[in-house]
Amino acid sequence: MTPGSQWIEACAHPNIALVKYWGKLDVAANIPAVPSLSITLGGLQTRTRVRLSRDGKDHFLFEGRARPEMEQRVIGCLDELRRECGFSGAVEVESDNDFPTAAGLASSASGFAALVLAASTMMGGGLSREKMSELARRASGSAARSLLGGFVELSLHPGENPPTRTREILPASEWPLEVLIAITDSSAKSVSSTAGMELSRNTSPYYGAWVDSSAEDLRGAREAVLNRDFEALAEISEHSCLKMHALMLSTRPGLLYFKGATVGCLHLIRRLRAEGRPVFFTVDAGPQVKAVCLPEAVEEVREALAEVPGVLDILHSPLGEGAFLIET
Ligand code: 2P0
Repeated sequence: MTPGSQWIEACAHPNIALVKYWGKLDVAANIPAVPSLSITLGGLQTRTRVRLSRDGKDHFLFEGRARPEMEQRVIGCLDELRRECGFSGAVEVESDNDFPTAAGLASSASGFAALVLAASTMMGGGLSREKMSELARRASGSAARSLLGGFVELSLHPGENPPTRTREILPASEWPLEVLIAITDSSAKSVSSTAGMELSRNTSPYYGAWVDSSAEDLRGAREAVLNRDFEALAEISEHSCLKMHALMLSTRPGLLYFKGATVGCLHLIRRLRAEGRPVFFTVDAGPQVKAVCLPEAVEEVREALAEVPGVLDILHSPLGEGAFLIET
């Protein structure tokens, strides 16, 4: 391949966890302390292009601009890929999202999933999807899940190689849930997930209970998904979400990601479900609220969310597939 000759492009979707990841067993190797279960959001995407560098150095542009604050992590991921693929060239990377970055919409998940697929393809590594997922996990825990589609489980296998495994437990087409995302603030979050997790591990008196109760949540959520039991999935997902935020709030200093409108949406969604609408909430390390619905509830939930004071915009996404290459 001639340097600079040909772009290889991949697309990956963000995912949102229903059983949440928060906390690391091993910071250096980026191994999560808890398992997680997510859904991949087909309506939002990161597109990442790579090609051999023309000047022998790695370059990274995000949405057309150099981002020094992201560059080290990207180059770290490229270094891992070079080692794995036996490749020694430098790489140019250009990445774009079609949704707000760093506001609790899991942009590092789709970003690193797309990067790993595009760059490993360019490097000719012939890596399995499992291996790609493992490499993405080392860059960002949630990214391992965006290599796959539908309902995805990340399980822990401490002491084994690899120490985590990711698998699609149900394809999107088998249970086509839909997600509404109420945007309550589109600015970047104040404490990054990586920093917040370490703070929680080191300071929250609830951290041990969070880790100890995670396997049970995963088991319950997996069973609910396999049985397409919406009520059971709603109960476990809201529990995992609120438990994670209790952990965050009990961190020192407390991690408070909710805005007033976030709380307004949670009350609304609880009321709608109590009245029989198939909808539940989840919230990540940011102020946006994700309302997970059966398709028949989407319009009514959207209209109700739009009435909550402080809701700025509402995104809508079906479930989607894992990362894929784009013909260029
Ligand atoms: C999740 N989050 O399970 C949870 C819920 C945020 C809240 O995974 O440090 O950006 O890169 O491994 O993947 C965000 O964590 O963290 C995340 P790193 P990542 O979706």
